Amino acid sequence: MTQNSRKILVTGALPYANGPLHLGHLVGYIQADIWVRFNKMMGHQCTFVCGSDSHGTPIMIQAQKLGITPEELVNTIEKEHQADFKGFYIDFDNYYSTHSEENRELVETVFQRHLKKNNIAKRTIKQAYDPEKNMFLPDRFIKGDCPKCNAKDQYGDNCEVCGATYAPTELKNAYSTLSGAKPIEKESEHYFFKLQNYEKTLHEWTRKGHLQEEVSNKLDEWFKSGLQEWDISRDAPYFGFTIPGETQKYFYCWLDAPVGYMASFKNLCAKNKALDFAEYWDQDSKTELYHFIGKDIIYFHALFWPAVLSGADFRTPTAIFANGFLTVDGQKMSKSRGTFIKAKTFLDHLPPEYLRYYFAAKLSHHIEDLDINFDDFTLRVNSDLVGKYVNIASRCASFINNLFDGKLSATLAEPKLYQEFVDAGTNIAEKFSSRDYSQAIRQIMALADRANQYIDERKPWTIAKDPARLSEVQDICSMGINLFRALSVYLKPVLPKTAENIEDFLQISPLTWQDINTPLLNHTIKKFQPLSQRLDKKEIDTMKAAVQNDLDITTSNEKVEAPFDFEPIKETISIDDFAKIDLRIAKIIHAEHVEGAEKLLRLELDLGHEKRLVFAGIKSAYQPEQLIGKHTVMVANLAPRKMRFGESQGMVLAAGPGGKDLWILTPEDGAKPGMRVK
Ligand code: B3M
Ligand code: ZN
Repeated sequence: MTQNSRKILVTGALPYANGPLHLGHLVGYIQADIWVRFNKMMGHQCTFVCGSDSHGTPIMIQAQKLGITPEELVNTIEKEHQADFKGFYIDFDNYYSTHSEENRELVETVFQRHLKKNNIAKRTIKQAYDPEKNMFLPDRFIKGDCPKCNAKDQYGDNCEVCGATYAPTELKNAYSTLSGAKPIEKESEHYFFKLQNYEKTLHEWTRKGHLQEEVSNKLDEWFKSGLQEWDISRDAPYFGFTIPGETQKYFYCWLDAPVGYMASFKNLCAKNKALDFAEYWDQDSKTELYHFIGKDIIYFHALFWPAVLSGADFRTPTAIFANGFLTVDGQKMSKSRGTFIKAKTFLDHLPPEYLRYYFAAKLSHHIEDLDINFDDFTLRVNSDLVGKYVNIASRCASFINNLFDGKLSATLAEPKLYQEFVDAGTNIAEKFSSRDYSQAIRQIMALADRANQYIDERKPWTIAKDPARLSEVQDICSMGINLFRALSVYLKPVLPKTAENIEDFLQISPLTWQDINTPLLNHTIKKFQPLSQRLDKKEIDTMKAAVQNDLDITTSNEKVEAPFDFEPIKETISIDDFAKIDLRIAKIIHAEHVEGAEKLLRLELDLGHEKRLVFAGIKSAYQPEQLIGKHTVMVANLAPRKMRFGESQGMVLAAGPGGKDLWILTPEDGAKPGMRVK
């Protein structure tokens, strides 16, 4: 460590452990990883932590849907996330989970400290409740018709058609996306964090350089409308930490999520004795703390989080760095347009560093959205990385390898030119430091142009023809290799894997920022291996085709959509109970619509020795004529039930999530009406 080395803790937003990472997520992680790598190269003690955001209703529901425990779901998804991060060379010093003992302890500490300060209120509120699933419904689990434009199937908080925002209670024909039931209102006691107690502190804090300017401006709007108490509890069933003293109430996942940053770091401290938790998190900490996040979670990080921390006597963040959203070919990422690109799909087809480079070439310290246009992407990596940067090495290395046994000259041919490259480093470092990567890249590529120009002017391939001038060739190419090495230092935060290959090729120890000050002289290098390949449009097309096949994606934003999706397995029955159910093969001899019934078809069934009339709720999946002549399975001893349209004498079995996706059970050939189903 150098004398003025700083102690820096960096966090990446904790991804929800219920769905795959996509390119949109990667913007923030790649941005943070570049920053961390840069700071490490500068000799700072920089620690980068992340982990799974493991709690909350969507994770619980998703696990139920899959018939596994939330812990199992989190573990599986976490492994996928970690593989994706590794694939893109996003190198966390620790990856942990909000569902951890460290986090439980820390959240409880935070909560107790706020209780003591009278920052927690308790009151009863009314909320939407699913009477079939027996649970309170988060807004996103309620759908209905938009109160403004009547668009069907809109979420409980905003309309994707007209953009209106509203309360879920305003939706017309509202239904729970979990059961299809109409939500009712139910009372429950909740815990609230009195954010307004921190109004003054926060207002000052948000203007002290901790936030990007556009964020501070946005926050001003929120201050104007007044800070509201924040509901930090959720009722059972929930996947999270129970609130101390309660059995049926949990901390809202957004309370324990950012605390997860601390937990991940604490977990790392236990493994790495050089790190001290208190040194980084005590109120008077001299260390720096930075959170890289997406712009959609600014509210949680720039308002709640500093208030939660300072009230609990912990330090507040040095800065919060928010990034914008990613569009693909100018469009919002969407499954139906085939622009929803999973991290894994990209990795399967394209070099990860190309994405890192492309993002770097476009990122600034602002929150602007970023577009990935694949023509531009191809052009950019081919022209910059292959055509300019790597080209320098491939032009020079073959001469050094073939004519001089890999040996570089003992002196620099053009010390002044080399010094220009060294001097540019100050500015490039500043740009990396301020997260203006696009400007850093522009300057680095200008240097690459300069290096190529030098080689063009000196024409080693011509001089090499004259045996008397061979040492000149060695000098020119050694100069070229040194310029290439300087560029490799500057690009290392962005292209860590390429840097590793270059370190191997040059036979040097891992490059640090200081290394540019000492050129590589009188040194033997290995045989040159191609470092980057030209990208072919075909590879992009193959990836895009693969994206079309990725239709089974659930992301944190898409939750569970189909009504009647999952019902928990009910209490067990004995084999005797089961034996009471008389399942029979029935032949559908007639089927017709029922006037006035939305979901029902009237089926006439042949049970061999008798006929039955059954009303079956399968109209969304079948036209009557599709059913006539089919065999199916029915519960033959179900007591007849009076329905609005007549008596139903049994029940037909069907399976599927509902809607169009519902299938009557159709026994294989050999089924005869009246046979028992075993
Ligand atoms: N899991 C939202 C997201 O994945 C949330 C971030 C938590 S950061 C403490 O973007
Ligand atoms: Zn609308």
